Amino acid sequence: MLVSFMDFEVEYLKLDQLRQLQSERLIKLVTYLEGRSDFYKRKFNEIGISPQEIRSIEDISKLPITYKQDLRDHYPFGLFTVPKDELQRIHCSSGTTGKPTVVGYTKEDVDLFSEVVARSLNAAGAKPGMQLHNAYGYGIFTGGLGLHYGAEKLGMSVLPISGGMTTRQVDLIMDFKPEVICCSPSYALTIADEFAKRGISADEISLKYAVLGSEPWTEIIRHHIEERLGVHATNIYGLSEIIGPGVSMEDFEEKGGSYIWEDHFYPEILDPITKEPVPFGEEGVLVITTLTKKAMPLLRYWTNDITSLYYDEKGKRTMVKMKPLLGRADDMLIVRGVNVYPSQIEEAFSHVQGVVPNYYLTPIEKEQMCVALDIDLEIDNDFVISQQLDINTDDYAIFVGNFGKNIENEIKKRVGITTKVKIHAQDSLPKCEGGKINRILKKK
Ligand code: DLL
Repeated sequence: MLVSFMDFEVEYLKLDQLRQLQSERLIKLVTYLEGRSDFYKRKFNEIGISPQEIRSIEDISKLPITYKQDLRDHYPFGLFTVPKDELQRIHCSSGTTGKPTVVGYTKEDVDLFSEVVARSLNAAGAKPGMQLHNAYGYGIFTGGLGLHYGAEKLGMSVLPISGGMTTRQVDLIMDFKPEVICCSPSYALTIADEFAKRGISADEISLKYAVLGSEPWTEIIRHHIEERLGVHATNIYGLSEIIGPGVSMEDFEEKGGSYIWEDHFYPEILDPITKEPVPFGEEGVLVITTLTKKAMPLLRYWTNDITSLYYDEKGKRTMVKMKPLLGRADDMLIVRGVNVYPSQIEEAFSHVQGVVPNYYLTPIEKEQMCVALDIDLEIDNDFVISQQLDINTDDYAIFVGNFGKNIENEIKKRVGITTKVKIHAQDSLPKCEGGKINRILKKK
């Protein structure tokens, strides 16, 4: 069944009605878990709480926090709350270390997944009848199938092209003329580069909307993608443990923060050390409770992602918004005692004209302490040409040297750390070949 307007109406509920709905769902969930989950029954006993004590969503902080390690300790199916024959799908997280975390979906869960992705695509500007070029990876990763089912539910057609083979991606975009594309932001940059290489300008490309996520990205990347593909680029967030993509989504006419579909995914922000809720609006770790899932509901799942929440009074919907992720707590670098995320460096160098946001960071260590960062970064070819300098002259070398110094100063001013920037010609550093990019290289 396609999504009807009724499915979107919930996004406009008055706050007290939303709290009522969340409270009813949480009460039902806790009883469900008490009856079906050995894991949560044990956790409730350990902290001495009985489901009857949960009377509204306000009581959520009485409940135990769930960590990725809990999923690993019960690998593969130990946290499932339905028998195997009630499952319709299984996905895994894309983690590169240790065992993957496994997530099961009943038919109702797959429907829910499709609904929240359909709602996300709608917020991104997509409409029934449009065509989606789906360049997210298909497979155990939730991106490909998640966007696929959501788009079909919205009434779109889907080209399930998956990631990689960039020249073919561009051929098919030119031939099939889709209105919407989805992939990681770093892969959207690679696709934009291929269009530029062929001399195809934004107004010759059929795309109007790009739905991008699965890794942190900042305004400089948005700007590059929007300008070169001629699209509205919006941010889709999610994680496999919760459902996959479609936990939160930016509206294409608002941008800057993403609505959390909190009728299904209740968010809290906790202090990373004390694990207590921070005052509303402050930064911390995003923790999510799945209010309506059946096969593997999670209470207060510690996402390890750093963000903050706010209400957007000018926004169309009533639901809470989250700021773009600063990053995963795991990706935080400590440079001479200063905590820094790659996204902060990206934001800092975006203030220098002529930067192409294809970059890699290498921590430099002395006596097991990170003392500085090497940054490899590209310079815009057109910007170089506009300087009218001959590449083989000293003047050019001085220009590039100053350009690198400007970036180092900007990062020092904005982030407070020392960096050594090495400038490379545009298109000379490795690009994203599809999927998520890792911008942090091995320590030196
Ligand atoms: O990346 C699900 C997804 C697919 C989201 C397609 C968006 C689009 P995992 O592989 O389990 O699931 O990785 C989840 O990726 O905890 C974040 O750290 C990061 N992440 C996902 N979306 C964003 C985003 C998918 N929009 C982990 N911005 C999450 C920043 C993101 N980081």
